[in-house]
Amino acid sequence: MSTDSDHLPLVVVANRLPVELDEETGDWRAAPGGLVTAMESVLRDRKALWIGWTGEFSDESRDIPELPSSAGGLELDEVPLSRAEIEKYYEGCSNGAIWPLYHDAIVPPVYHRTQFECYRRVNEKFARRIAEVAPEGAQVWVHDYQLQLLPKMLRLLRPDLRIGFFLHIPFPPVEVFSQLPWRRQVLEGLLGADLVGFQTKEAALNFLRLVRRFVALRPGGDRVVVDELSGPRTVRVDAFPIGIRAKDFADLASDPVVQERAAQIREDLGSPDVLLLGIDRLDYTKGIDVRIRAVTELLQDNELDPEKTVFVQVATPSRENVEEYQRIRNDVELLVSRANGDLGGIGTTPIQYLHQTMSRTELVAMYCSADVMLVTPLRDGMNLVAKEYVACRVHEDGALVLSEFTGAANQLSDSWLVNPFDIDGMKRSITDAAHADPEELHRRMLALRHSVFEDDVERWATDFLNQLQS
Ligand code: ADQ
Repeated sequence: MSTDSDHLPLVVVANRLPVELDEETGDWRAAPGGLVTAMESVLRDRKALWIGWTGEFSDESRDIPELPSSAGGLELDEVPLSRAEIEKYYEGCSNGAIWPLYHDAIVPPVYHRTQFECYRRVNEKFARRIAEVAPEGAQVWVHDYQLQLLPKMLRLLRPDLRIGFFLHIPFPPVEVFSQLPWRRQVLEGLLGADLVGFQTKEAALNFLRLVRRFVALRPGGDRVVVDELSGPRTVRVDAFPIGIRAKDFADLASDPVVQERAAQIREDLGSPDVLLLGIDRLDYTKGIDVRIRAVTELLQDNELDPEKTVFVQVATPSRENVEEYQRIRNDVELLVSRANGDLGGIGTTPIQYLHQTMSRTELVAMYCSADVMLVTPLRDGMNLVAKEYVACRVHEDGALVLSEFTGAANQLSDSWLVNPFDIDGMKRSITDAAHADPEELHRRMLALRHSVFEDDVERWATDFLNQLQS
């Protein structure tokens, strides 16, 4: 699919570059993160430069090869960051303050002025680097909550650029956002972009309300007019729900080798009647603990037969240097071992917990093997796992239990929608989903698949870049 802006050079800016150092070979390799995969289709057909951090601390002299200037047809450019900068800007301000605040302050955000000062300095470092290397008139697409001050800084340095910003995580309502000590700087930083994109309409509306409240500007519809020395400039604010490469998932799921592996997984789990599955980054926003509690109670009360039900929870290690992440890991592990201690027997483990990252093929085989997918975040910008499960259900069966508090819930309303704070309601939906008849499963899955294939990632990227240009 081509965009109106094919001819323009594109600069993608994100905290991380899409490469990492391979500890075994000591060389750089592609890092298949979500964002690269998402951007692949738009990057494939045009000249693009990606700017970000390598993952290696600039002040620690390891013997590492020089960063390649390109990877997979994509030019790479590094913003070097020291260990202290990562601790304050990334782990501190981004993940200790902004991340929890934007997820409804589920855990209390911790605000440190020195960390914010570092966040500002790192954003400035990114802005300077982009200003140096971006081609004249390029489109610059800035990603996510680590770089919210960047658009304004970059505009001052390079007014010729078309700047777009996309936030992958939720944007909270006025009552929550207001506690941010640097609220005005963040809002003004974002208004430096020509286009500010969010996952949902609600998030976009929250932003517009906050601009009215704290920047004393009067948004009209989805536009904000900002007065600048060079004259008034219009900022567009809109929702661009991110999708997945649905066809790639479906193709992989249709591969007989993957189907065989899916059957093998069920067999290895003792051929249960009901296989429940959760797959998440190990993050306190994902509601892994409430989900384990709900399933444990269902097994305890025999609403799901503990001898014929298995729940597999896969959790990818994440942000292990941040204290709250160590806590959630401990909580989850305690809940799992308690449940298995109470409910298991010799050779039966009703809750299987895997703290590991999986290959794409194994992940797809897991999706294919599961009867009920549990996606129950307390708050989530979108949630791609829900969409991946749906894309992999090539036989148009299987049930999705999905939290109302995900961006995905807006599009996937034919799932079993649940409020993860209401454990009884959640238990009812899980049993309904597990016991639903094949016709109902088929009807719902058809509708879900339609949505996931229609609003795929290509559409997301194309819509964003076309709007940025228009
Ligand atoms: P995340 O919070 O990381 O993303 P999500 O959207 O669910 O959450 O994406 C997770 C990705 O990691 C999925 O593609 C999934 O396949 C993969 N994954 C999870 N566990 C894995 C495992 N054990 N092994 C291998 N892969 C695993 C942020 C926001 C989301 C938003 C995305 C994209 O928090 O709300 O949907 O960005 O915008």
